[in-house]
Amino acid sequence: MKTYQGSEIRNVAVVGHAHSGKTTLIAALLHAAKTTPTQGRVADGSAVTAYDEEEVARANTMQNAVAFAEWQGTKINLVDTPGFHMFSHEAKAALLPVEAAAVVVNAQNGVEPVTERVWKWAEEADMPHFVVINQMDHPKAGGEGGLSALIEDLHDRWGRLCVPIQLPISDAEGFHGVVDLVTMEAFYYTPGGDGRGKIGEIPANLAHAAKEAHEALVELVAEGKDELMEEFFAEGTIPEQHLITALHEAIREDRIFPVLYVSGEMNVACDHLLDFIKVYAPAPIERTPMRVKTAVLEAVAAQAENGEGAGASASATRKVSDEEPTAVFVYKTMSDPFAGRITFFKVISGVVKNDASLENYTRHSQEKFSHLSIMQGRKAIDVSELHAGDLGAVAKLRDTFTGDTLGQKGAEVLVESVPMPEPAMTYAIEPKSRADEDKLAPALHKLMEEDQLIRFFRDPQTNEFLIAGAGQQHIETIVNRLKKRYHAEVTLNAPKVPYRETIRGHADAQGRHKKQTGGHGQFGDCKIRMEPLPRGAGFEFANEIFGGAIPRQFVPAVEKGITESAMRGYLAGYPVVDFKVTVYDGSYHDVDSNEMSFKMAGRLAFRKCMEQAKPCLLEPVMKVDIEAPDDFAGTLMGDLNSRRGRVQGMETRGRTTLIHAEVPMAEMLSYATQLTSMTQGKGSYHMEMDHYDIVPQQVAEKILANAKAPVEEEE
Ligand SMILES: Nc1nc2c(ncn2[C@@H]2O[C@H](COP(=O)(O)OP(=O)(O)OP(=O)(O)O)[C@@H](O)[C@H]2O)c(=O)[nH]1
Ligand SMILES: [Mg+2]
Repeated sequence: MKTYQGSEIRNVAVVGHAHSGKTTLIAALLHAAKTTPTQGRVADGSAVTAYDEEEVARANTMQNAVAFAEWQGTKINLVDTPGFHMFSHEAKAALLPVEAAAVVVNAQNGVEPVTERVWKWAEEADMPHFVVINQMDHPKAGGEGGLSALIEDLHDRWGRLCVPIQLPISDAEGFHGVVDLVTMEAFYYTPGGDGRGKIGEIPANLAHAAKEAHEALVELVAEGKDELMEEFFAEGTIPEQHLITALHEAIREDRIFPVLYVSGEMNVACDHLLDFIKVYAPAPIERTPMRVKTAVLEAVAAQAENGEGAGASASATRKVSDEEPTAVFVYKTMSDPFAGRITFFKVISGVVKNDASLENYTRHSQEKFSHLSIMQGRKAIDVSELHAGDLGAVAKLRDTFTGDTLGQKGAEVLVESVPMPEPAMTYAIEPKSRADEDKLAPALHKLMEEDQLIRFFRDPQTNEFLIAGAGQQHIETIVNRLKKRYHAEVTLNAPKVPYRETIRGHADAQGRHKKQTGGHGQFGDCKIRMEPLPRGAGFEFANEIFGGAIPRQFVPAVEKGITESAMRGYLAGYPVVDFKVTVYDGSYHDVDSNEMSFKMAGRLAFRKCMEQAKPCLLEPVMKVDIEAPDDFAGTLMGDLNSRRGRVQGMETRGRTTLIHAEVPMAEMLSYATQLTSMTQGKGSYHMEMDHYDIVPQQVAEKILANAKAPVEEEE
């Protein structure tokens, strides 16, 4: 395996809506580069980046996967990402280790909801991006209005700087080539062939359109660049090499977003896409230095926040260069039942050698990088070293997880990872047997290492196991993985709403625990005040005991008694949150007082306070984005109303309506199927946990009536 320098590497995330053909396109690119002897297919599991059995079964990418093509002296690393809305947070995470995003658009459907979403993420990340219109072989490419309507739609959404740099060659033979509008050459392909194009003349019927489009492109590239503008006016055109350099810069600086055409399935124009990536996508070392944090800077910023310094910020930068100290960032973890944990990382700076010892800056542990490798789908290929900017992998690290930064001692930096959304759905799961129960927790923890959206915990009310994830399909996938990979079988029960409890009023109470049962007695006594805190604040505890009314060593026991009781809930067994307790008085007994007694006193005081403090239920409220053809807007709005939804905004895009709303989770548990039936399958939605809100009285009454009576405290 050749060693690649940072200037010879391109990292591209392939993003876009579900079934736009990302995984197929990567298989086509690999075949065009002769990395695979035949073209991999999603359907039979032979596509390099679709190796997971669940993904093959569902024909859906669910997690990021990596492959690379060696193309004319460059190594092109490709990150395949899920397009299904429920897993699209993976695509966001994939933008971290790359320098460009290929936004794949299905030629028949045009821009779809996830296309919009990934575009926005690329913009937010200042990530150079370009559009790849795929499935051009389809007779209905371009949809109803044809390709020009599709391009117009791109202009409407993203501006005229989203500009074709090719013309597709489509005729009676179907889609079989493209015209490169920069070099003004035509490339011809045999559909279903090896993906290698032959250079030829521009077809006569496209000559005029190509000339016009070329001139428009030249003008666009020259815009804002004085020396190019002058050259353009003096000569009437710009020499090809100047144009290429200027376009490369414009892409890197997020000024131009080129549009290209391919057919992944038929492998048409894929080698030309490799050319494009090599020539126009930025090399890692060209990117602006990575924003990082350092421990020292963080401390300074914390001081500044406390008014101890002025204007300090916790951000620093690290240049992507071999000359800088070695540092790597972990962007993915795969947990393979046979190979163990595989850690995927990007070399931010320096050179990583095989057998290197690196410090995990995040966890302050030491790790050895034995068997340094690069990944081709699930296959690891050994390498001796990796240069700044490259993507690599290493197996069997002991204590390293997604989001960690590692590097050489004494040069500590931290890369900020992408925040993950909160789970949108929670189910109760039941192990089928005792043996399954024993396997469950360790297996789930392995799965949680590779999927940061999974949560696993016990219901404090019923003691059931709960599992939370992005939605029904996500959770079903987890259950299948538990079974297939770890032989742990569970039954999935009805979805659960993770309610919470809180207080609306103030309270003041005494908790006095006294027991005399022969020998030593028990005595603990505390007085506490309780007050509500803002939503999301959790729990606060303050100690205002003066003069030793409660000996100092027992105060934590009072707090513990309160937090334990709060976890069990008061109204219906849901954890009590967003409140503050101040312990201000109490008494003790020289012999009979101990920790246990003060814990009991704390619990009693808590429960008495809850009686007075106007307790109420809180429910999770989701942020929901719905997209459907205009005709359904009325139905959808009415339906949201009946779900206690609050519409925050509505937009129309062409003939599509977008509705943004906030809806209680309890009303959204089976929305997926209901939306399908309301919109004849034409609607889609995405939801994320947003905040907790007080449950309206009438609704709360029903929930309380169905809930188990809370566990009574014994005196
Ligand atoms: N006709 C045609 N079909 C294609 C093309 N590319 C992909 N397909 C088909 O479209 C379907 C989806 O392709 P995938 O490559 O799995 O799509 P994806 O974008 O990876 O989908 P997700 O992983 O779910 O986001 C498959 O049945 C492919 O065979 C293409 O260029 N032309
Ligand atoms: Mg895919």
